[in-house]
Amino acid sequence: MAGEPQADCLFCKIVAGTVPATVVRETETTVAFRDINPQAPTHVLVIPKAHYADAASLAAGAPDLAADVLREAGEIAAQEKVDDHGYRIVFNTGAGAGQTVFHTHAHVLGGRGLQWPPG
Ligand code: IU
Repeated sequence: MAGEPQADCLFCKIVAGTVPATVVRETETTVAFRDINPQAPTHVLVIPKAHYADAASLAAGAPDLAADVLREAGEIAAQEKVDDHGYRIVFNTGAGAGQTVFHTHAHVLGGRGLQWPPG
């Protein structure tokens, strides 16, 4: 069912605490942790605790939770002090766009110049 934990989902396991992660912030509905393969000086993932495969299905199925994830992305940027110079919030959506973990996650990237368009 939408939102229910999935046994084979790595990020559900991080939420459950059975896979380790460097958590930098947690709320009732979200967890934020450092990416294990950082692409910028600040690279934090913000996930909803509930399982939704991608950003679009999260927004369609639980719009308040989608708003929580976006709000937390902004809070992380402030906590990491990258908000002054600009930062990027990225939702890779679909394998063709580089999504490898199918539990919605916002990448919060900052602390260096970011090029446009992205690769
Ligand atoms: P993607 O947008 O689905 O490609 O992002 C998945 C990210 O999850 C990617 O940047 C990985 O480095 C990151 N990650 C992680 O932080 N911890 C893990 O245990 C695994 C992947 I596996």
